[in-house]
Amino acid sequence: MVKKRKLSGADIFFESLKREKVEYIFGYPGGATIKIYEKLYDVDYLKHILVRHEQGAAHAADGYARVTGKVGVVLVTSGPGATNTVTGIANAYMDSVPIVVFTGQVPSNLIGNDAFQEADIVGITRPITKHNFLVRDVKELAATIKKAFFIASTGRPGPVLVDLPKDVINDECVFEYPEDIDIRGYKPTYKGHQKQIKKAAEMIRNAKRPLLYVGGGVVMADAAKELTKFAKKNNLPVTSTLLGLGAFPATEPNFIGMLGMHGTYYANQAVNNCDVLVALGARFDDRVTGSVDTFAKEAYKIHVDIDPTAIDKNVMIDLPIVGDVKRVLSELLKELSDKPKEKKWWKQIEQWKKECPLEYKRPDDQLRTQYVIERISEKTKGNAIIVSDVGQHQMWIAQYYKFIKPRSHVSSGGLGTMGFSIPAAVGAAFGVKDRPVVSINGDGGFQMNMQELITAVANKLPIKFFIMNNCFLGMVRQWQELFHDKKYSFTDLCDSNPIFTKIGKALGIESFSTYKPEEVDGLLDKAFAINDRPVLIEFKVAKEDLVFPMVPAGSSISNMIVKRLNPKRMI
Ligand SMILES: Cc1ncc(C[n+]2csc(CCOP(=O)(O)OP(=O)(O)O)c2C)c(N)n1
Repeated sequence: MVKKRKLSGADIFFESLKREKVEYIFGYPGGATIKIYEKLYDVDYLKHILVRHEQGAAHAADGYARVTGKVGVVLVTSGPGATNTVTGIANAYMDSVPIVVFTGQVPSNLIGNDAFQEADIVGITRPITKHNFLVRDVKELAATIKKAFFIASTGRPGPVLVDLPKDVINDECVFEYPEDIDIRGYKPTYKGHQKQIKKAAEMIRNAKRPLLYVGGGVVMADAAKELTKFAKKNNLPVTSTLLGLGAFPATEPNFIGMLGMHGTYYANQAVNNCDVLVALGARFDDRVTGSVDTFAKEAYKIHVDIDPTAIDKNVMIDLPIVGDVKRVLSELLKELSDKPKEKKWWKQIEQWKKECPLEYKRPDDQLRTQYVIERISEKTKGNAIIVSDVGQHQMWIAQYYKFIKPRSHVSSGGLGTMGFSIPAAVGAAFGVKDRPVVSINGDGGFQMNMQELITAVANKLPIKFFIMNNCFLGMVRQWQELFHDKKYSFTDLCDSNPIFTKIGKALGIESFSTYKPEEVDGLLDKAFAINDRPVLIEFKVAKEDLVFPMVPAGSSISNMIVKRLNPKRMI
């Protein structure tokens, strides 16, 4: 009998990633992972991308996963390397993004001793991972990696962390990668209950004021095609959450925009008045529902979700269907594909649209973010991957960029992480090479992870980095103006902002700046013509603009503020 050769933990690590078809690792080396990096030196079947901060690695893996549908992979060292990924892991957890984070750990015999660069990362990340592992024996390593990828990418996706003590990486054993995986107690349900699906079809057929409420789950499940067919064949209005944008083309007449805190007036009115609400891969987040007591009060509520714990979590559901939204929509389509247009309902929606359309004034003298977004939308025709940061500009992207394809909108929805866009755009640019990647930032958030511009330069990524510089932490300033007595406490960045174009130039990025509306088109054309390196544009926009409509936090969505109370201040 031929004796099988033993491999080190570090070799097993790479052999396992090879079998998972990993293309990229976003990482940063250190003492605890030095052996893995030693092996990496000779590995040619995957590429390691050196970020400049481990938070950037986690967001890059997240951005890569969102645009490709594949699992994003992170590799960092123990202690500070591991703790630096925490925000990125929490971000991926809140938005159900599949990433696997490998962390180095001190040798097993030192765990618990406050050893140099020791952090209990398994304990720290327990509430923000779908699952996490501390590998105790090299013999468990391959099976643990297999499980990690399986758990991250199946059911409701999410981040999984694998902690690798230094001795496990050095130890040897015979390598065998398991073909199949069976995890007790983890069996996601993909097929929806047939009776429930039939009942749902019946309810939608009889509805006089139906509404589809689409969440990020539809994008993650690659169910956009099925959704589009179902909505169009049955003449159903579609509203979307922030993360659902792109699941249904914004250019279709059925689309009535985003719902919730900064949703359109007409989408929120439709929610308030519908008689059957069908939530698809959505989780009734508080930014969507406002006060749950008054949310869609009159509606019979159907909820399709792969995660049974999402059902009845925030809002009581009349008809739950636990299953993969892609499969459930295909089944629903078989049951119902010819519902005539509910003319009275559509007329009402059109009326609301006329009463309060999504609009802003276009003054000649001041640049407004809404205008810049509209021009980006017009120029890219929905073909770009838009990676947003967090704040007012994020909401204007949701309102004014016309997303027509899924996996085109990358945004930190659940956690609302400033500093997300630059690294997430780096990951997205590795994932998708034939479409422009646009990173849109506020001046505040831009400064939170701008070290990753260096990663973009080092890898010649043709990302368009745009800064909407309003000299304020705009979204917080908006709340201060509307609800906190105009006390602009620590939100004014006017005197302390750096010169953004100088930062860009110092890093080797061609950088431009403008405050003139008439220069926007020319600069965008210039940026979109560059395909072999990053480019940066600072748009100096109006300082005290406000995002409308707005439902005050926790309020009923019928209490929407649709415009400035003092119209003279409308810029
Ligand atoms: C890491 C982090 N810290 C703080 C916040 C709170 N916060 C939400 S929006 C916002 C202001 C963002 O300002 P800016 O990046 O300039 O974008 P703008 O709102 O002006 O478009 C802040 C501070 C956050 N979301 N994330």
